[in-house]
Amino acid sequence: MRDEALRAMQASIVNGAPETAAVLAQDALTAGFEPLDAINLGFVPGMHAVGEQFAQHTLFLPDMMASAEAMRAAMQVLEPELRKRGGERPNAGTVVLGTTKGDIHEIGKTLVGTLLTAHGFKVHDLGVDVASDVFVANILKTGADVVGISALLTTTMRGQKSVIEAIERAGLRARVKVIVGGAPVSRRWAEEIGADGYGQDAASAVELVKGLMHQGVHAG
Ligand code: B12
Repeated sequence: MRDEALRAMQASIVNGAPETAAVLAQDALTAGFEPLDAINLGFVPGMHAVGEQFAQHTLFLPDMMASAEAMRAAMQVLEPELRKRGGERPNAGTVVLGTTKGDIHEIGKTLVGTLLTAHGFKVHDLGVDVASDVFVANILKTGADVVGISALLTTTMRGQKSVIEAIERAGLRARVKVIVGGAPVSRRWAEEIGADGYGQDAASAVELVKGLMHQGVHAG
């Protein structure tokens, strides 16, 4: 039953069917699924399948866009529930989040933001296609403890390095922790560009930020 539901969620993404995806997301909540399980075990595998098929040229850009719409429809149902699970908490820290310049992938970055919010962080989501100086201006404006930079393309991954360089030039590097993520990003890349951490999914991003906040407090 559970496997069947997960398979249907995956299929709704692969088929690019927003209405079905929204209904399945609602059904999953009614059936007692944790929203993050529905996302990670049901809908995200659909996105991965779409990515693979796109790479193999068995599916094309309009299909990938339809799948993204379906994913968004499912997230619209699940995100408020995810946030609710967090309840009201004191501010655990301030995070500025965005996708690098030239990159319009938003689904994963938004999920990271939602989960951080659910865990008590104040998240300033700058959206997609964000220039380095906009990251810097918002770190200054919000007094962010952590900045999270997302990139989904091998080309725009380099933008993560540019953001770190801009933060250094602005003299803010000692004041803010930098974390990076996105499908092509790895721990090794994070180390190479001098980031403070890498998270492979939204749940590990939360653990990462918690750990960095803890370090920050102890480092004074
Ligand atoms: C959906 C999608 C799109 C949608 C995006 C819609 C939207 N509103 O976001 C559309 C159709 C617009 C699109 C466009 C393109 N795409 Co696209 N896309 C995808 C796809 C299928 C899924 C991405 C996704 O949403 N995944 C689901 C989420 C939940 O996962 P995620 O993004 O990885 O995020 C998680 C983690 O990475 C992590 N994370 C993410 N960000 C951060 C940040 C921090 C700080 C941390 C700690 C963690 C973290 O946590 C997230 C949650 O678990 C991927 C395939 C893939 N496997 O990734 C291709 C993919 C990324 N796209 C690809 C390509 C090539 C393109 C285009 C260039 C296609 C084209 N010819 O035009 C354009 C580029 C547009 C641009 N300028 O950005 C390639 C990239 C190849 C490469 N190596 O560079 C991929 C890998 C497909 C493929 N296999 O070829 N795409």
